[in-house]
Amino acid sequence: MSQRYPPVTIIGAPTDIGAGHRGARLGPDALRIAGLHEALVGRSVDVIDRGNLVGPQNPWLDAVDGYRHLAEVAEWNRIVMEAVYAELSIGRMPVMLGGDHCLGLGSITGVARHCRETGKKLRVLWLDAHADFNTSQVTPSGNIHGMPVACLCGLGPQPLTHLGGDAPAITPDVVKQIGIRSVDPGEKQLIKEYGLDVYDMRYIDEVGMRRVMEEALEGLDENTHLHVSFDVDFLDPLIAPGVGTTVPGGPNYREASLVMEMIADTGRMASLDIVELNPVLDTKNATGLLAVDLVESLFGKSTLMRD
Ligand code: NNH
Ligand code: MN
Ligand code: MN
Ligand code: MN
Repeated sequence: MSQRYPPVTIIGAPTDIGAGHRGARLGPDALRIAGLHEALVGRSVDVIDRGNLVGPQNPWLDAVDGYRHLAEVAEWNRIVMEAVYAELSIGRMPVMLGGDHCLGLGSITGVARHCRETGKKLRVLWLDAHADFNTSQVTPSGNIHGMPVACLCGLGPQPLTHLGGDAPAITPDVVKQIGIRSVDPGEKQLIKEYGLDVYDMRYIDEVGMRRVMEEALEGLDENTHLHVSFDVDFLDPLIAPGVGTTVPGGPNYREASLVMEMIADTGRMASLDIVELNPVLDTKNATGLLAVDLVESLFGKSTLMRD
């Protein structure tokens, strides 16, 4: 077994409770069928798949006071938080399969609790087309998958900001967002106010992905817990059509591979979310297969011939 990676636990969270399209609830099984477990075993990682968590159904209702399905979102995130925290507590690396990205709230709240208890520094890489920093006042949709980063930073409704007891779970400086190219107007104001580090597509085009990753990963040390929250819509929709909210102009296959390989090089990744895969909108699971390929890169598969 690989010495480089801790044992991994796959946790399925089959819900689209926070999204504007239904289908992300099928994401965990699409990733399994695309060979996630086998791919990790192929990287010499010790893997357990605990199957899918069980939570409330998606009632598919309109927004109330700027939130769709707030109670159900809170419940799903409590369930995910406990599952992620439990795996970290026994020395395993949780790989949470969404499900939509509202679940990043529960996952990272669980991670933050583990880091507090073990005295680790936390760094979160948020790979996404969207900043997910909306609030009920500025959201264009009421969909809570557009709000988890704000909630983590203490900005949002009490049941979401206080998931882990204390609020906020994190401070904005721990988050580095990469691939951003769709931000709502009010959301942009909040991002500036809170001083979030956003490596948007314009910056990636100007300086290149290598430098972006060097900046986003700067300052990691042996005491850092690196959490990667991979929203599959981070990828260019030409290669990753199977998501609910495609935005053109995302990273291509080579850029995305470099992101994953540079993360792997740090040896610091200790938890991972793979979210927003919507097999209903995909082409023969191509996006699921691509996500699995990129996860292999996160676990050390490299195109490098110089090592
Ligand atoms: N910003 C939009 C909203 O809040 C879209 C969010 N969609 C996402 N986020 N997939 O990652 O409704
Ligand atoms: Mn640990
Ligand atoms: Mn997202
Ligand atoms: Mn997104």
